[in-house]
Amino acid sequence: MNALRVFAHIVLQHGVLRYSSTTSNLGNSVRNKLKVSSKQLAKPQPIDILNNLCHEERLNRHVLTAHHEGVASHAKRRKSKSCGAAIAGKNIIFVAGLGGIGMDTCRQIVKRGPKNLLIFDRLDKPDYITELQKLNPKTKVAFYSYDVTVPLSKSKELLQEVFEKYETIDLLINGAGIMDDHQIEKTIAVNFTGTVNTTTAIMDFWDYRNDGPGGVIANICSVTAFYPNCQVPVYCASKAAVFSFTVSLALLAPVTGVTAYSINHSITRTTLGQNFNSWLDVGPCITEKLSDTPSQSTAQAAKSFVKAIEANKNGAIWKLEQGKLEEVKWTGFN
Ligand code: NAE
Repeated sequence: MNALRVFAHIVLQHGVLRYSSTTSNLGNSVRNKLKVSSKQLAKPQPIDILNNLCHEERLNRHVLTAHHEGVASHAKRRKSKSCGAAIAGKNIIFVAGLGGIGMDTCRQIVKRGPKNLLIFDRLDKPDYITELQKLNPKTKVAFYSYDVTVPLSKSKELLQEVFEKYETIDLLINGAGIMDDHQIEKTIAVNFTGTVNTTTAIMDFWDYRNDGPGGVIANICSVTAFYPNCQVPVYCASKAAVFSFTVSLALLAPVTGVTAYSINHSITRTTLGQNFNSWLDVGPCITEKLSDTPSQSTAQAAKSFVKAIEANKNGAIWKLEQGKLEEVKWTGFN
């Protein structure tokens, strides 16, 4: 198995993500078959690396089928649809829009005039919804109670209700997260499975192969996906999993019509790390250590976040650190 021979080494240094591998140039052959244009994916392409981990034959079958079903015409339609702003006039779902990062980002989003902002959260904070609504009366803000750990069928039911009411959704932001390495299964359920399930559920309505219009997904990952804090390895690994999933989504965009990019915050002052436990209690004073580390406010992070949304770049890896937004360059296998 080619996949088993892959030895991927990831380092995030000075904004550069590097992979090294013992594999041959398999990625190029898959990319050629996918006919991924330079416009669809940032160069150099993270997709090449992840292609090595895919089952080539299965992927090719999807691509061939997709071509037979007229992906090209879908792509054209999508291109004409996606011209212009990525927020103004759009229908947006923000999962976990009422947390620290979520709420400040929602404030910035609402100021840019989406048609509808639908906040899915397990938190119920009516005051926050009222505040957002007042910020821009032209945007309709609605709240849906949603726990991302519900079974996939429940996520689909909720989205069915939403699509019946709003007809189109343009952007899905997945942001639910917890950091508590004593709760291993819950961390994976919220941070990873929750994002995968919500994404899977929306595919019923977006996927080109279901004659959907496509869509855009912004997944909140973390710089810890690349640069783990070993005191919370479960949290970091769950974020690395979401990152990997996001790269695959971007790779599949020519087939599904759904583009994706990752949003990777560095330490941002919220309550996320306030009461967390380290794995096996390897680092009992993490909260204090975190407060000594350079960080950013949620307001700073929110401004960077909306810039990334406006850039609307499939496959982009955005780093949001100390008030700055940077697209991490992927140098490919060395
Ligand atoms: P927060 O605790 O304020 O927000 C967490 C959000 O997730 C809340 O809206 C909460 O309701 C929602 N949530 C949790 N469990 C849920 C569930 N079962 N169903 C639905 N929603 C659920 O923390 P935050 O810092 O605003 O975190 C928001 C996202 O940003 C999380 O995914 C987090 O991992 C990510 N993030 C935060 C930071 C940070 O420093 N605050 C960083 C990167 C990514 C840097 C680090 O990784 C340390």
